[in-house]
Amino acid sequence: MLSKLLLKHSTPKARHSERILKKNLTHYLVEQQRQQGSVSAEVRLLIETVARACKVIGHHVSKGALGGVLGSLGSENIQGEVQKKLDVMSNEILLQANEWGGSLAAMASEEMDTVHRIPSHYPKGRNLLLFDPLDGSSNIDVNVSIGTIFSVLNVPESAEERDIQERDFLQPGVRQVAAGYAIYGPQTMLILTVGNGVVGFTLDSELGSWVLTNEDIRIPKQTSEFAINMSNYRHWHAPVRRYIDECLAGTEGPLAKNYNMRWIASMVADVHRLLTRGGVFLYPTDQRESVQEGKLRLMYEANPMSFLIEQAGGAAIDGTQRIMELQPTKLHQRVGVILGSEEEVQRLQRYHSEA
Ligand code: AHM
Ligand code: MG
Repeated sequence: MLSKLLLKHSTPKARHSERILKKNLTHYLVEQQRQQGSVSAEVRLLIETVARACKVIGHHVSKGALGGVLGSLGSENIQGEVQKKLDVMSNEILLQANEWGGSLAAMASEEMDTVHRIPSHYPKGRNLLLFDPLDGSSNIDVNVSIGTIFSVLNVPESAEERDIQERDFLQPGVRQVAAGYAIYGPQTMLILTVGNGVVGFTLDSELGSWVLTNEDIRIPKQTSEFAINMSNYRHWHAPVRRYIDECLAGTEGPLAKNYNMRWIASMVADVHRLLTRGGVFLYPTDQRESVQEGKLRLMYEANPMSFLIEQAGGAAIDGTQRIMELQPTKLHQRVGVILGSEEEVQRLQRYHSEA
């Protein structure tokens, strides 16, 4: 009623009030907490805090050269990758934002060697947070979309009475309580699952509010678009070559349709396109020594993205197995990733088992 009235008398002030009344992240989470019981008060607070930190990261990203945030630091992370200034800043922002709220026992990140326990002067919560603070690092300095990926796990019962260790994080993706990403692109968006479908929020930067704009994100089962770094063609294993060769053969090939290709080199941006219009994304293991086990990290890239993709009706495998069922053996474990529209992922799984 109120929003109808506001629309009728649509002055700028009224439109401003109408925007404030739109369903936002808090509203969505409170509803989930009440109706589904899938979100505890602790997890709600945690997601809101992560989202607030993402606003801050997005703000720094948008400043670019004006904020002096571009370029490298000269340091390397545990995986031997050169750290960009924004990688390290984003990591710090997430750590600081999430330390004091009482929902967490520890955090882990692509940019930290080992786990970060909540300092003892803050209350300890029942959750663990993992994140890739700024995914798509190679795109930071070229002004292409990048993002923050996160995953939430419960503290295992066995660790409730003691300090958190790395092994407490080593839980398969099916145990995730929530997962999502923020994308810093033409719009800043937050895509989230708490295990009850996938929703998207767009940041209204004037109000500072995450407005619910995408209510039930679904991936079409079929697609005619693939995403892979084609420059690695010569390194791929036979099943991946077979699939991509068939895509490239178009209507004259066994798949009997023409395929389009996209590769942004920010997983967040590639997955966002998949969630918007379907497609299949591949960063498979290949014959290079450095990519033998894959390039992307299981715990804070592949698992949260797989949770989102599955919740949107898609599928995610490492080649032969469902990613979310893999038992992690180390925090920074890498994994082959094939995810997206269900029928294409199933086809790739079949090609892998036939091989
Ligand atoms: P990052 O977390 O260090 O940015 O690395 C992960 C990124 C993914 O976002 C993207 O899919 C992939 O690396 C791109 O790799 P490549 O440059 O080999 O195409
Ligand atoms: Mg990454």
